[in-house]
Amino acid sequence: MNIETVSTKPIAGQKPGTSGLRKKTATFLEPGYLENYIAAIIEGIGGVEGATMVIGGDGRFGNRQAIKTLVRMLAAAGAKHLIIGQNGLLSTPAASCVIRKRQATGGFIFSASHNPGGEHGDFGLKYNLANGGPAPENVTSAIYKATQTLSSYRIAELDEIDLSDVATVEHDGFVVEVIDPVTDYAALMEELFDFDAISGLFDSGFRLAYDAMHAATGPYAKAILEGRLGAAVGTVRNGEPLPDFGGLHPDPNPVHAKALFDLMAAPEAPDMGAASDGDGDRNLVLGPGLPVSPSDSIAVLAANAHLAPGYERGLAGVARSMPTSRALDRVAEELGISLYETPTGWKFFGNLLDAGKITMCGEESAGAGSDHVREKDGLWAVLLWLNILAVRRQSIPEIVREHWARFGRNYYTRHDYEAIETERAETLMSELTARLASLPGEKAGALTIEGADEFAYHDPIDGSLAEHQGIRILFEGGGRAVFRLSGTGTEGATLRVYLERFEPAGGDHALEPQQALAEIIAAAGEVAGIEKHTGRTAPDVIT
Ligand code: VG1
Ligand code: CO
Repeated sequence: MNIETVSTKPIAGQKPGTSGLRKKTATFLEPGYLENYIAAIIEGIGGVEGATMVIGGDGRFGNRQAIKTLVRMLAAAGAKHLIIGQNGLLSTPAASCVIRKRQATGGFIFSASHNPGGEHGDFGLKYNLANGGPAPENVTSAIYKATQTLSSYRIAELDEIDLSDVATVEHDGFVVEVIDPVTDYAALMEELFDFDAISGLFDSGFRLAYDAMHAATGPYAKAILEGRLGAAVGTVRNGEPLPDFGGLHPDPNPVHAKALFDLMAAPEAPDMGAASDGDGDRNLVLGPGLPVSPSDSIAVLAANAHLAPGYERGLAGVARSMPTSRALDRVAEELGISLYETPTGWKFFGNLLDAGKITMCGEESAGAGSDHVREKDGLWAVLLWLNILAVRRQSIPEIVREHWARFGRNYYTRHDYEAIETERAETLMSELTARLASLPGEKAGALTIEGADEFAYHDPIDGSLAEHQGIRILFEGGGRAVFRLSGTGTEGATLRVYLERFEPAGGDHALEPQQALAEIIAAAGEVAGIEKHTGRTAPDVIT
């Protein structure tokens, strides 16, 4: 094998965020940019000599080209076996599944997830470890450190790598195996869920609209929902993965999945609506006339998981990210199991899952998952919902309302202020942080502040500390506002404001969330000076 050593210089800003490195596509595809970052990963993980690596992506613009560069660099670094999804495609949860099943050393996933794609959109790369989960902070720090000292990288000359056929080809000293991206994942889903019961549900006339948003889950959803479970052909919409996601923005929220929200609000709505994001790890579930808040969805799934064969034995414990609503806490309390509160980002669940402390976990940002893989899993959540519906034979709104009647309702919303000037966003956060100690007792709008702090997480398994993970303001009466800056954006800063209020069992659960949270929204705006700092009078996205 002919290996070339190319001299290079560190590139500023190659710092992995909440979930890998994300940049504008044009930046990522500049000569040397990707090469530098791959070289830093290889160095940060201590080399790949003899390694087996899983490789895939969400199919966005640049995916194939990037995979070819990666293969040449892994070959040069001495990797022995590369397992690649056909056409370069692997959803994030499927990559996690394959890494675990094949006992690989790790995996590379080319995705900017819920960010827009295409030539003018975003591109990204994340590295996962042998447990199938996102690299934790100590590894991402080592990678970042390596980006700052790089002086050369090595790349092999290879024959053209064909990603379009499922085949195993031996190259000079290493093996490239192109696999069907769906097979292993579908088999795992079949182990966890009662496919006969779900087929029976579809046979009874149950109608589902699943929006794959022209991203990674299309082939999975078609094979599993329409192929194995007998859902009507056409159940999966926008099912073909496209490099620019058909011009859509693959973030399943009321703004970017508007067509699905409109369909589910219409009188002729099907029984269930669902969508996932670019790389297939997020899920959104909607009932006719009632979108399910992701925080509620996790709580309902935890309360009913025992109805699916994979979770019949019950849950060891559960976890949620700090800004996620506390609906899950009430379920944990009633089930008598532990509840862990982690920082935002799936990488913080890995240790708890590996140690068997938790079986399920989730985030308010439409992420839910379990110990079956080490990533959040969009289609898994949809299948668990379907399994529960197949057993309970009630509608989604009935199940959700019964849940509130039993556990109380955590009214919840998130307000995003996107692409604000980084400096202004940082000033908002630093001014608020400086005032934390003096806030308790102060008035904010109609409310009185009871407590305020900055969230830090001590990992109970490895003892590591993650600081500056968001500001929490607690109001008298139990309301809460959380502030943090996004770690996945590629333009300016995004301020996320998470708002929550609990209405106990027996209370009024029929309010519209924005109305139920009006006082907390106003108080949060006042305490942080959102309008003063950002110049914005309203959020760009409300979920
Ligand atoms: C966002 C979400 C977070 C999620 C992350 C990755 O991060 O808030 O909950 O884990 O995206 O999701 P941030 O830092 O922008 O708030 V995905 O589906 O884009 O990999
Ligand atoms: Co995603």
